[in-house]
Amino acid sequence: MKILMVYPEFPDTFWSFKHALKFVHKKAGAPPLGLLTVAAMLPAAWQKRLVDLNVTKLTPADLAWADYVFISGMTVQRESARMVITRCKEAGVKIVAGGPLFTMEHDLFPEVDHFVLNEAELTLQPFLSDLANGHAQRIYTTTEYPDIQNTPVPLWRLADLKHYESISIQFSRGCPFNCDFCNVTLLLGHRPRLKTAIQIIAELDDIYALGWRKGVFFVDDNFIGNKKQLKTELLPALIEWRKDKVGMSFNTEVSINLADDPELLDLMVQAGFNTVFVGIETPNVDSLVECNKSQNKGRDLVESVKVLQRAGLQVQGGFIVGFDNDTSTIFQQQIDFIQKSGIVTAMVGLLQAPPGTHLYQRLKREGRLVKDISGDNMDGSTNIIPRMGLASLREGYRKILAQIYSPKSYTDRVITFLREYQPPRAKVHWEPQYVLALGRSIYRLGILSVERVHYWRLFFWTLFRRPRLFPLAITLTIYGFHFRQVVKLHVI
Ligand code: B12
Repeated sequence: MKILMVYPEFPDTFWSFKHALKFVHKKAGAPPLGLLTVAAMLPAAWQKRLVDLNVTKLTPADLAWADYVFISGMTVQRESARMVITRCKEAGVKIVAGGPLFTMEHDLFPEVDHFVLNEAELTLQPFLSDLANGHAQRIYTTTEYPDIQNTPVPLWRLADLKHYESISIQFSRGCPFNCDFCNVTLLLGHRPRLKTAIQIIAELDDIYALGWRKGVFFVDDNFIGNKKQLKTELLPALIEWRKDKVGMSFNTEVSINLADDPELLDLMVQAGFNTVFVGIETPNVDSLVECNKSQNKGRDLVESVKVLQRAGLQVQGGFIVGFDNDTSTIFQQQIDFIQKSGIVTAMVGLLQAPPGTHLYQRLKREGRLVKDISGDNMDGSTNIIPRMGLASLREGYRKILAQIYSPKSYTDRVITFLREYQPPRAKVHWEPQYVLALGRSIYRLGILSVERVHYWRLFFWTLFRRPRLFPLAITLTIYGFHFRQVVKLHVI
């Protein structure tokens, strides 16, 4: 059997990093972990290939080769997924679809032959058995959550790693919290399910053996969902593993209560984590109560962010406007908070209600849902009727993004962050691409750009005040360029 795994293209969004990746001559952020994991669950004797449309094209020869196309994706990849499906139909190749897009919207894809939905650890085997017996069904689904200690090591070798800037691995699924707008617990449950430290070390060994030395993204919904296991098993194992390695910095997603646990924080930094994404959402306490974000309440959020930065973690943050408790002052409040916190990568979105969430159910009862969500929470769209009125919300949203991603505010924020940040000592891995990226940044942002004054302001500030952080400052300048392009494209 010949299986072609196809990953649809991401549009030009905040997280695509398309404009930044050009500086390091990379084509995409990370290879598609879902498809590579599914590939490892297929019979070893089957032939498998990956076509990630973010790094290459799907050719007629690819389709002619395949017996089946296995397609994955998120809602934001819907349009590209539709094109792939049309081409498969034209070429007469059967399609098996899975992953978040299809798990949530399979009824919108009548052309797909088989849906293997939810987590493949439970739904793939029944499909494969039925296929072998000649009576494969159209839909395989489950309401259970599998034990991921049986999940195999993903087949990273199918991906052409030279095109990517990062690589994803997964330690846990699920989140213990209950934020009313989030669909993670719906998709993956409340009780964090964990892999063993042995599994993770085997995965890292595999990646390292492939020659990978750059960043590794632990794509957990909340990496600190089970602190005890982290402290006693995984983090000590990672610290040991790292001793004879170069490069391989880690980043992940955590809740803000990491700031309350100095021991855990210290172990994470020792283990090689240097960046965390945190759902901050809002400085408005009434809105935190409204959305049931209990872990963010009763604390000085700016101070909690600084605790993480001082310990050696760059903090990226998610922010939301449009809660019922938000008034016209929220926009300036968010701007002030973001600038003060030194959260350089600030993902600000309008409140959206993903189907099935508590928020969705409440707004449905109140007759305040309007359409489907776009899948990109930074395109200025929403599926809800906000209490403050859509026009005021959009106007305020535009104001936030225009302000925080203006070259001046952005550079000020990077400096605020670099003042606070205490980077851990790590064995640095240098790539020629990084030196070339510096050259490209000087040319594009320091010479050609009308905003060059801010480029040189940060360049010299860092060289004189925090020289060790110079490479990070250049990276963040390049990110800023990307964010400005995306904000201009979608919002302003
Ligand atoms: C890592 C990640 C990212 C990375 C992606 C990097 C990459 N290229 O892989 C980044 C940071 C870029 C990202 C961005 C976004 N993300 Co994201 N992301 C995740 C996260 C945390 C992990 C994904 C992952 O790798 N999981 C591990 C693998 C093993 O799981 P999996 O892909 O689900 O695959 C399993 C099954 O789904 C199934 N499966 C998957 N594909 C297939 C295919 C077949 C054929 C079969 C049989 C089975 C199958 O089998 C696998 C094993 O069980 C998930 C949450 C989560 N825990 O899944 C959110 C998630 C996927 N993201 C989500 C969203 C909304 C976004 C953004 C839109 C956010 C935003 N604000 O803009 C952006 C969009 C991306 C963009 N470029 O514009 C949503 C998607 C919801 C949806 N319906 O689409 C999720 C589910 C989070 C959530 N709260 O709901 N994201």
